[in-house]
Amino acid sequence: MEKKKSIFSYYKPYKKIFFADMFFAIMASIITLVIPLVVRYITSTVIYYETDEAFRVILKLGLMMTVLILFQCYCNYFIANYGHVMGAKIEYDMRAEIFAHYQKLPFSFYDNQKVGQLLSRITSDLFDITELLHHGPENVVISAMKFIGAFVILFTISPKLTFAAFALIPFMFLYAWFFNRKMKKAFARNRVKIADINAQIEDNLSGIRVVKSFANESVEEEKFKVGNDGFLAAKKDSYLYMGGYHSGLTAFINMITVIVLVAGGILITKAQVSVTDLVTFLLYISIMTDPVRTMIDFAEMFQNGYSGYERFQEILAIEPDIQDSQGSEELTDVKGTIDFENVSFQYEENTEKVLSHIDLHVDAGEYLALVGSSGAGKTTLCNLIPRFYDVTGGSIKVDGKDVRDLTLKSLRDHIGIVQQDVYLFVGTVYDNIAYGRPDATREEVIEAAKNANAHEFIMALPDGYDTDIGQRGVKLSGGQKQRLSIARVFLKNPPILIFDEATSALDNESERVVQESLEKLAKNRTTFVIAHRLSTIRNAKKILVLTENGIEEEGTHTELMKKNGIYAGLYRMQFADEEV
Ligand code: DUT
Ligand code: MG
Repeated sequence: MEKKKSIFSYYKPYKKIFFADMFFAIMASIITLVIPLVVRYITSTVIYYETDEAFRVILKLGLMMTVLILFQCYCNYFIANYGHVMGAKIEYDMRAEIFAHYQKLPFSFYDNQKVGQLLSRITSDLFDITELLHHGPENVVISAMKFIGAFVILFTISPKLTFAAFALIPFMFLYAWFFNRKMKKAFARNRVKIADINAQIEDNLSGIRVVKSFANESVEEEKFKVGNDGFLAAKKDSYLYMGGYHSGLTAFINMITVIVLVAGGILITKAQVSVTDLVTFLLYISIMTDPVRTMIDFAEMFQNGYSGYERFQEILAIEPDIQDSQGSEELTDVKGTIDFENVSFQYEENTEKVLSHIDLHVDAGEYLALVGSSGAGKTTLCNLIPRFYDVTGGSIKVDGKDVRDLTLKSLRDHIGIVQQDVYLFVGTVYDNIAYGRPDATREEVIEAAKNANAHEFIMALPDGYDTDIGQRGVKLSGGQKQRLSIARVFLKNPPILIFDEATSALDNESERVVQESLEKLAKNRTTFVIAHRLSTIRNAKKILVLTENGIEEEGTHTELMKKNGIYAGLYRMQFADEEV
């Protein structure tokens, strides 16, 4: 387990700005408390001076208050500007930290996660956290200063009237607490609903081509309506409590004013307080009720921020189970022999083993084909070589070295993978090929494209290599995308290759072109080919037939046909299909 980082540790780099923020928050609340006292001084004392004298003093006090207010203005400006910037910087640090962590987490983590949820960790959770980190301490300090300050000042003026003024505060607090909790829960439901809606929209938009091909737009709208209705109901609920919360609090404040006026009036008739005292009390009402609202808000902010922080920590606490082991060495001068020694594998504990007791030796430069029924574990077997998953039993060796004793980077740097679905990043054709080796020169990129039979079609694009292919490369055909992904691997130039159904999604015509570039790429490299169309692997030096029981047959096409076993059966079945 990684040790949990305290939430306070994120303030560390910004200690100075944090304390400055606190200082200005204290200053601003002191000024808020002082202004009514000046007013009181004028109404109780200064107005009884001689006219000229009073005039001078009032002007002086006016000037002093102006200065105070200007200073308070700066305080508020500092809090709003630099305080927020500090929050944003902390958010920046946390975002960088979680993004870097996402990069390290293995396939097994992503198998069980939704991208949308991982995204919201980075966006909304982090926002909640930094709101708390930035506003939390400042709110507590300001509220405490104002509340206690107002109480002490008013108490020295008139204890009786102070009790009258504060009598409703506990009830106001309870009321606010109750409604706020209800409101908070309703808002939490809102969030769940909106997250559902977002997930649904994302799912729909990613699959929009399927939707259209089944002409299922109205089905999708119906499905969407359920989520959208749920969201509306949740929102109505939250506004119910929000309405009660805000209107109730305002009523409380007004009631406090009434009580102060009534109690003050009675005390004036008994000559226990003066009119000036009453005015002073009225001026403090908003100052002493503000903290109630702020503290209730703070409670909510704290809940959101803290649970966001816990989710954030939860992710960071997940140790990538596939990482460089201690003393792992660099894989260099790779020949490309691969050995599976008694390899077993299961995706999760307590599930069936996908592979068990696989033994396999592949010579450097060998061209090896894997065939077998769907779900037999061909992809799984290949994913174990670059350690996308770790074996659960036995070991896999590259050039005689256990892959777990090699650094991940050097291992993966020497393995090239071409899959059925190609992911192209946002950017140009050039960027996407250069992804295979970011430091390659333009000549090398073009050379790779030529090798992959991609140069011609690239040159026919509007801006050639600098054509922006848009997200997911929608403007390219499947075969073209596949050739870009092959060019990527040509550029990477790895000694070990894995083709996982690289041509399965293509029609015969583009399959031939892609197949040609794949074969060119495979020359002198250890190559694993998984293919559904057996005709494409007829020339393989060795064909393995993988079934639920492990490797059942092994040999060349001719040998396996002669054996008249599973392979021969599969082959005849396909051949019959293709004949039709
Ligand atoms: N499996 C999982 N989790 C995964 C991937 C696969 O449990 O993340 C299971 C499904 C299947 C078995 O492992 O029963 C083997 O899957 P694999 O994808 O390796 O099968 P394949 O031989 O590549 O099948 P196909 O020809 O359909 O690609
Ligand atoms: Mg597969």
